[in-house]
Amino acid sequence: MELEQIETHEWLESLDHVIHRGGPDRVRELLSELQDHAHAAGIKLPFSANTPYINTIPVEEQPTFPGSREIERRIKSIIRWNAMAMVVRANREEEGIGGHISTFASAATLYEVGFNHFFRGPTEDHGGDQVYFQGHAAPGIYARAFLEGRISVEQLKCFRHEHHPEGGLPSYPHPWLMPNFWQFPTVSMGLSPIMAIYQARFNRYLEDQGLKKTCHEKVWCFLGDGETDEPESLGAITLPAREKLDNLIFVINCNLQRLDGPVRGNGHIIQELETVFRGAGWNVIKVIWGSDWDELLAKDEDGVLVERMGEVVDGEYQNYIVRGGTYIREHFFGKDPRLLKMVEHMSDEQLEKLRLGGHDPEKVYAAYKAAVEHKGSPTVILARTIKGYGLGEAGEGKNITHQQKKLNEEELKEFRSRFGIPISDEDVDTLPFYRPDENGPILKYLRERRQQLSGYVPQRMTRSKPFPAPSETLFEEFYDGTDGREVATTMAFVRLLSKLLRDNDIGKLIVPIIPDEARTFGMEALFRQAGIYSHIGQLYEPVDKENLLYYREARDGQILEEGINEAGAMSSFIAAGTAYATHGINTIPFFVFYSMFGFQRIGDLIWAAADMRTRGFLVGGTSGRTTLAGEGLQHQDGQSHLLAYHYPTLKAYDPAFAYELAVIIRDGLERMYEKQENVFYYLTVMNESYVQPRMPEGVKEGIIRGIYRLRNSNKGKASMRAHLLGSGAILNKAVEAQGILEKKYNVAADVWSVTSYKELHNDGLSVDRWNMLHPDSKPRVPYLTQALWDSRGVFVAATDYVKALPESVHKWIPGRMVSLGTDGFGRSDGRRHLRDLFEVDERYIVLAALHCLALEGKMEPETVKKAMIDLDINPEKVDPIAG
Ligand SMILES: Cc1ncc(C[n+]2csc(CCOP(=O)(O)OP(=O)(O)O)c2C)c(N)n1
Ligand SMILES: [Mg+2]
Repeated sequence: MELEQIETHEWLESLDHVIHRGGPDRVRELLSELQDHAHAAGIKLPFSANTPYINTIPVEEQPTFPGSREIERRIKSIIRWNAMAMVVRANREEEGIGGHISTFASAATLYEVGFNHFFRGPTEDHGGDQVYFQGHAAPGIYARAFLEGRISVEQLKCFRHEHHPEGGLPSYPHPWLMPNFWQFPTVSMGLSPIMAIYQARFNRYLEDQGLKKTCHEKVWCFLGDGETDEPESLGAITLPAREKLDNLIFVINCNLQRLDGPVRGNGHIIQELETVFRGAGWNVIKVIWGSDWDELLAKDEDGVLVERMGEVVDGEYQNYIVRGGTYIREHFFGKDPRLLKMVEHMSDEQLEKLRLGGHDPEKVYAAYKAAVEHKGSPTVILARTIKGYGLGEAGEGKNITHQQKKLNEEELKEFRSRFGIPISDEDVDTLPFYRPDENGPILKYLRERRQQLSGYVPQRMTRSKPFPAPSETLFEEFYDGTDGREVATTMAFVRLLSKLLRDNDIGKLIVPIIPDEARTFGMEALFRQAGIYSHIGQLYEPVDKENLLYYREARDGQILEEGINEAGAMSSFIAAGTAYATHGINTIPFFVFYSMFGFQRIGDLIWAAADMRTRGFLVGGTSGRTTLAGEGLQHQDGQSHLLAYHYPTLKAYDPAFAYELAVIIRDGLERMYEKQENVFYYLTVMNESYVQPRMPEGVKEGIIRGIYRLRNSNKGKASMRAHLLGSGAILNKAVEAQGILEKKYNVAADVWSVTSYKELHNDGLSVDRWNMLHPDSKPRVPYLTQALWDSRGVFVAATDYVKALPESVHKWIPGRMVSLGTDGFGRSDGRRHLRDLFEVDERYIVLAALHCLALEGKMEPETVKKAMIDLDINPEKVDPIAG
């Protein structure tokens, strides 16, 4: 035993010697050699990515704090008060309106150090930093903007009462609602970290494409420790490490609590996150203990304090905040007489006030400085704070603190006194907002700091200039049709994309994004033409190098090939689709994905995209429940177009023909980039090959607005009339049904192409609304009704999506209608059988038309029954919605 001790001592002494003589690099080298040596001798070493539970930056390496601690503390205190007052007032005005006090209370120092020393505002030559604020901290960000003079007291008074006539403030960061202020919607937890990662990568992409110098811009993402449980928060963290994105900084506010209680009561969230991020290759900076602890740590020669710090679990740390100094002495330091001795000169009150790292501006400053200067990998700062800091009895560190929205008079007084807000006892309960003297030192300092950092943050500006959509000539070949050749709309789309990429004016701005599906959609030709983006180029010779379409990675490659990662690809889409505002560059993203894995998988990100006023094209490939054959129920998409209804700024189209697609894309480019409309597009393309016809005359408006007549009936004079509405690949079935109806049943049938039920639906709704609000005016007529105005007869609408789509426009159809659609689970089978199963083929379109005619009294039920035999339709077959 004694021998072992001597041996250990000798080894440590040698190491000290190396530290002294060789420095850290030599120590690392030596330890690594030792490790390899032990490994070679068959010794298994336990893996640990953790460092001790102390600050990463030792006190000796801490830079001097450059600002005025006192003034910054005053600013922060005032912001704390106003942020709290905003929430309490809102809830007094309306019980239950909500809002959060405790999140910002814990994060105030983390933000204020950023605002006073780091976050750069946008200027002509510097795009500014992109800061993702934690959504629940919004009151604090508003409170600062109030001091900056950017938000009025009336607005503060109407926090969470946005629709008040005097104008208020939204609960959380929403660019849709405050387009000159918020840049990033962050409140659906987990989205901001993944969006920030791809934003940082997109910034690098812009630079590599020669579109903008972005190397001085940092992406800061603030998130909660509870938020890291969202798969999106950690799911993409290997990418920025792999791509060495040192422009990215995560700040995780580790207050150890989430909404209901502790994040890891029985464990250590900071240590867990350290492992995860270090394992992924990030630079991890832990900011756990404030300066008050430095002296104690300096005394900790045998490491007993550090050991104690590391063994206490988070749930117990929470007790120290709630139960106070006596408890801390007894339960934390009381574990070991050496620890007790260390603090014997301190009172219980002093123990209680020992500050944590995330509340200490000097520690936070040191971490941020190290982060912005760090090269070669992204940085995460794990900052230990107290949830509800400053709320005292009202909720500091308590499990209820997240929900605390009210403070009584005593609690308000305590808060006021703790932060030294000059509001009298008489006034405190009226919760006045406090704003110091306009020309006094506090506001002067605050303004000067922001000037130094070149302007206010957050700030959203649209600096891009409109540019004209490409001329019609680029699209003409698609208007002409394929002259008898069978081509799928996907192929037509790829050809169009490839032409756009080659266009002299906008080619450079096109950003094709794809999650490992390029070959599925026949897009591999673009590998060669546009190249796959890789900051470091291609370090290997691709196996298919001799192939014309080889897998070509290049620094100026334009395609973002994101791997099997729809959420990441969508985040790239958002970054590219908002670059017109974030960077003043009109990049045009085309994100092509398996349509089934779009809306239902990443719908929340698409919602965030809409909130952010994103522009661009989402393209759902292999779409249509019966058009994608063989793949079965987890691939066959019959609902994305219905899901697309809910996104207010999204235009959704289900084109059947190449010319429709071309007209829609050209219109989209014109709207989004020439007219600068804040819309984006969802287009479905299919893999069924058929002849692409020439565009009929005069149909462009109909294509864009949602419906046009494709084919007139040949039977002008027939007494029985039907109108067949088809979309996507099913439109061809309507055309076939037209022939059968005319030939066999003497029914005159017109065929209509419905390119967008959503457009028709929205138009119908807005016309109805207008009519309701203008009872004495001449009623307006929805576009759908106008289009079908002189169409007598019955209507059959057939789609490869759920029946809810045609049903959604039913009331504007001037006659009896039956909807055919693909409600139910898909199957692994070919198109013919799938269309039989879902009852959307030409036979069922015929049957539906005859059925309607019989209901109208124009045909005998017997005739319909006989037709069913002719059409080989079994009335007792399985109902696809149930089977
Ligand atoms: C996707 C999602 N799920 C749930 C919520 C509701 N929610 C809001 S805040 C919160 C707890 C936040 O805890 P943490 O991330 O630790 O942040 P803190 O407030 O502690 O800083 C929850 C569950 C949400 N906003 N988003
Ligand atoms: Mg938390």
